[in-house]
Amino acid sequence: MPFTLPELPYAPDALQPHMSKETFEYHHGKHHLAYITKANELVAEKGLGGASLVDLIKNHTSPGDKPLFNQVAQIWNHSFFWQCLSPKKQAPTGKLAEMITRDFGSHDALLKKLAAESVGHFASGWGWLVLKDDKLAVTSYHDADTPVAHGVAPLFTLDVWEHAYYIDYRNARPKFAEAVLNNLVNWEFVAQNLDGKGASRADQKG
Ligand code: MN3
Repeated sequence: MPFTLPELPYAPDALQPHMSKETFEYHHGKHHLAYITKANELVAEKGLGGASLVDLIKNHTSPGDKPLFNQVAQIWNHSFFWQCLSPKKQAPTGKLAEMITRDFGSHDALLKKLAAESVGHFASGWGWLVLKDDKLAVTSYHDADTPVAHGVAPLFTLDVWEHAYYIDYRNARPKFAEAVLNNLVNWEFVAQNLDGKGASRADQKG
């Protein structure tokens, strides 16, 4: 079965005013869908049907595999990103809250670091909170690149491609990052991913 566009885990107007329905119509309905259409074409051409996104990402990291890597990594990144957001304002609790204090000093310090990394990321890419050697770490990856390709456990991501914020914030990436990080983070999902199985939560079989 070809890859399909995963449904949003909330209504497309549920994250307003921080992320508009129109943004979802383009970002989910057109950009995410375009990666799926293109990936399905490449998978069919290469006879790779039946493989999962995560398998394709891990097995197509060499320079010659870039066209397929970019499409499947972007399908996975976006499928993960939607789950990182919630209409319900949340704060980290329990073990996650303890780890945030241990590794960053405070929740606020983590948000500042995530914002700085995401806003400072040059050109297109993704800001990330990951789990590495049992410690939380903030990083970013360029274009379609993803922690899944590097054996790093994903916890949270922020899409900082221009298409993620241009409708609602025009060129103001800092305002977009601040609005998402302060209002929309699904900390319950982030905490779930401490089990190291975050990659599987945005995976699907082609
Ligand atoms: Mn995007």
